[in-house]
Amino acid sequence: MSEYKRYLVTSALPYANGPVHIGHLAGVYVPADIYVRYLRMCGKEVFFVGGSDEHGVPITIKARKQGCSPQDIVDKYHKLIKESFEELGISFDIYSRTSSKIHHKTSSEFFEKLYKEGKFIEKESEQYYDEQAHQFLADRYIVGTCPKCGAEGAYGDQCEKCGCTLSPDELINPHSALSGNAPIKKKTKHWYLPLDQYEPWLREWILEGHKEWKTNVYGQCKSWLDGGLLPRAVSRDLDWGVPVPVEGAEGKVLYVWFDAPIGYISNTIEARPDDWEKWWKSEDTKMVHFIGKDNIVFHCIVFPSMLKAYGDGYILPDNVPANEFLNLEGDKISTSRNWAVWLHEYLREMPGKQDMLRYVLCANAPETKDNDFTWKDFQSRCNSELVAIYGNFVNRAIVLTHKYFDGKVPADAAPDAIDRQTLEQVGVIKARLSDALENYKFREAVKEAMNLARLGNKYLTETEPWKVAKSDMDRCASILRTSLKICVDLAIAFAPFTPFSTEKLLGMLNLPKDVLKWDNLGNHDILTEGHQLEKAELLFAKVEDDVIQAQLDKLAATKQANLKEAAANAIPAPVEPQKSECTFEDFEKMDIRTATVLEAERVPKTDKLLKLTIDTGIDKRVIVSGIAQYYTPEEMVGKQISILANLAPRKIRGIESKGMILMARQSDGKMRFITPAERLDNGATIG
Ligand code: B3M
Ligand code: ZN
Repeated sequence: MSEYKRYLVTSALPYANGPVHIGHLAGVYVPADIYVRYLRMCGKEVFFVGGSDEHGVPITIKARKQGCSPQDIVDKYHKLIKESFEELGISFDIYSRTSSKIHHKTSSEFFEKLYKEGKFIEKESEQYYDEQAHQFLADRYIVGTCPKCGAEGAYGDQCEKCGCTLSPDELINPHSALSGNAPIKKKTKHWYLPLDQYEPWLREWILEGHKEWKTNVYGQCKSWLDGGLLPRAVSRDLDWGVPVPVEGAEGKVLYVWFDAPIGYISNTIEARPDDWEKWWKSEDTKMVHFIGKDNIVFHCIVFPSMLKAYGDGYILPDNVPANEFLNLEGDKISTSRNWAVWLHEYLREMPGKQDMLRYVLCANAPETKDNDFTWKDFQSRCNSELVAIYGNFVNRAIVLTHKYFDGKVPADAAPDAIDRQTLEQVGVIKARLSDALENYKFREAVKEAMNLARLGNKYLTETEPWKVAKSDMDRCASILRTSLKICVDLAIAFAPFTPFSTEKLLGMLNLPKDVLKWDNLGNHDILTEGHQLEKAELLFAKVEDDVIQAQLDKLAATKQANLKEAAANAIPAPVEPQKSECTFEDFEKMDIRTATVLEAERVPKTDKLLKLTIDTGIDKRVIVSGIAQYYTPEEMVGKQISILANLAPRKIRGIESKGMILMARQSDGKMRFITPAERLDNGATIG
């Protein structure tokens, strides 16, 4: 492991405007907790910082909606978040909050020093202002159409639809989130951190110095740097936040993304008033930020520039292992659509299953790309991995020891080569596991831990102690002794991932907590002969179908409610008026049938035309169709379509086209072909 003396591990401070969900957990808190638990087991000095981010516009908006104060909102959610983290076993050394006195003091002083040293640019600019609400409209107080994707309801700082970062001036048709009115522009003064000045240094530090960062993180930094950095405002016209400590700055507070990362420092000071500096200002400290991908720019570019500007020995992060996003049942997690699994609800509805959630979120973490959480996958990983592999092995080893040796660790009476070879494998797995953990590859790590349980099961299957017991008790003793050694290894290897079951397993093995040292993984002298085990209990209870069904039903109800709401709010799309009447005879003239596309290619030198060879049931023929804007040739092959078969043939670009594909034109002008609800015979007539 690296030469650092101590580790300062931070995890993004969640906004205290709502509970945390599985996306937050998989992206940030579960991996961070696994990492720190591992480091502690390695005997490292670690400080794990967490806390609530209690400033920013989303909080004031929520307070306004609910008719209470922002403080009421953050008090409620800070408590909820803190307690649910605790219950999930996220082992922060401190979980504090940015509305604390000490944070106000620390961030205020931080700003003041930079201000006094002339590190900011002071600038007057015209910003949106709501005359009715008498308020400037920062960030989420201003909404409009996204200039990048055209979505309605994009915020002044970000479009949630396409995820792009915005400034209020970029919004099309901006209006106030407070009154709904079109805003006016009004002059206001703000302080800016001139990020452009830090660009050469950032390029050197990240692009040259941190090529080992995850590709998603490095890539995002590179694209920000290549795009050119601009000065960034670090203050806002708001009445909720840390007041700007400058004369004449009434009604202005620090921008939430300026004060929030300083929260890591304030929280350290709160917990360690006497030695906080050794965590923040010593080259012997390795700092690691655990965050989600939407926070990369703030942790890799903005906060480091702030620390660099401040100087005074502040260290920079050694790594920022940001994760991608977790989706839920194929859909983006969304607070506003209530499309999430909320941690506090999970804990209430699935009591005693903390480790299962930790395990599944780690095994399926969105480390390199966005990933999907499904309840079926949750159930299958719990039942076929935790229960059937890990739990089953441990159970067999302990139950058999009770059966044949009264629960006492037997002597290694008749050792065999397979025992030694199996235990040697533990060393191999340990090396891979440690390496994965140190390199932030937690999915791979937990897989290795499970491989250890697989090794145990394979050993039992091959040695069959229940059969051996009939003829050779000495050999049976050695087999169970070896199996129990693997049980101890499992308790240690799984401790960072599933700490509650480790505790339970230690209980069954009747071992004290202090065996949980990484060095003890593969140290096979822990269990001594005659050591009395406790009763065997199931390490994990199976996740039953009805439990999963209840969760699925809950999500289905959410979807239903969302659809209802969308329908109630939908503006009906314009449709074409009905054409003039026709007779049945008119209609009967049309020969409409099903057909299948056999081949498709672009007609050269055109943008719109595809040449399709189709099977009409009657014959194979060619139709030229103007659908190349809507479908690629590859998409068309194999599709079942409907055609007007008896349309008089026509030559299009020199190709004889016999018939026409039936298409539906939507209100936005997009054309889609009409396909039968199920596969039909080619040539089935429609009418
Ligand atoms: N509260 C954003 C977020 O939860 C923000 C993180 C602050 S970390 C200093 O995505
Ligand atoms: Zn957009």
